[in-house]
Amino acid sequence: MSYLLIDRFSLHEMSKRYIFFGFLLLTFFMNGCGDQKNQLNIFTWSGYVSDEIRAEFEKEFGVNVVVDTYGSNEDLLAKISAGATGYDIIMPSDYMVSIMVKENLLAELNRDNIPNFQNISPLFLGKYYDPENRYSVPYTFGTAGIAYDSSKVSPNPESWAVLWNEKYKNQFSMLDDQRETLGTAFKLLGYSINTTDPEQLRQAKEKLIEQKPFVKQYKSEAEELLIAGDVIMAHCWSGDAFRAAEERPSIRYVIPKEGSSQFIDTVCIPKSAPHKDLAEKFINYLLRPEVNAKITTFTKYGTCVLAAKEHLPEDLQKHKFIYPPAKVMESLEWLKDQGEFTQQYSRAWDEIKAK
Ligand code: SPD
Repeated sequence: MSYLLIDRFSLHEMSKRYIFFGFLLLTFFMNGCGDQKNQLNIFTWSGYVSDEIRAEFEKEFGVNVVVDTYGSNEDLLAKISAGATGYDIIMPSDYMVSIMVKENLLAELNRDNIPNFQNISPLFLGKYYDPENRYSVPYTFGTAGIAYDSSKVSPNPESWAVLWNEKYKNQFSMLDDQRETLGTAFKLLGYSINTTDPEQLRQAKEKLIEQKPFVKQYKSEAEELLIAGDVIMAHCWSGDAFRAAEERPSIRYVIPKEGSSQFIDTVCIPKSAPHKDLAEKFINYLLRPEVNAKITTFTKYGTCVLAAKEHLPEDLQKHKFIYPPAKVMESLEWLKDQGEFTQQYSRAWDEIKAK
């Protein structure tokens, strides 16, 4: 009898333990390796989301933020089209928004959940890539140009031709970005960065193949090479040049006389985002003027939120790396979706990289 009692007691204890461990397992799957309801997954350019912004959002909203990076719009597209479904926030540039909308890869934003949308300056709304801003919110703007160490590069570069000068062999880098880098050759040859003329594309490809033996590295995070002193000159985006100049004050930034590209990088939610509500909370958070000012202070790209300027130090409100003179602005083009012809750009780029 007593033997049976003990047995019944231990059975009861065992089922309590099973329930307890079952509960633990469930919590683990809900918060840990399973659906991760409290986690915002961001896929963005490097140097775009600071630890400060991430930590403050995590604290205020009681969530985890994970940031993963890419170096070009085409890398982003390849990953999302291949079915990477875990991302809640992505940051495609202008022309890539058009492509992703066309490919049905973006979720429509619910403006009711983004009341701070009203803080965006009208200057950055209604653009060609998303005329009603149904899918995208502008994050930053900037240009592409040449960052160079003025203590080592002389005379000061004025033309893209400097990146074909044998004198700088192995001392400069080019962006690892097919549209931007083909764009330098188009501009040097006097063509549009949006050309769909196969002959012009062929000439640009040949030009970049001719340049290749002089290039130290193709790298989109050019500021890292400049700061480390691995290169003395880089085809570079404006904010990254600015960040490099903060570390090495002899670094300057020039938009070559032949013209260049300008861009708006945006914040979007992929159609496959697991946490759309949280993603909209994050977008709304980014559009708070004081938060947006922190983004500019960190990234060194321009702010699209007018009231953020009041929170910025005076030099950042009108810095020449961010706001080029009107004459230079006239020489800039927006990259546009090339439709079917994009495949020819990709083929040319692959051939250049394979040489
Ligand atoms: N380190 C941040 C780089 C952001 C670059 N945006 C790219 C625009 C491409 N047209």
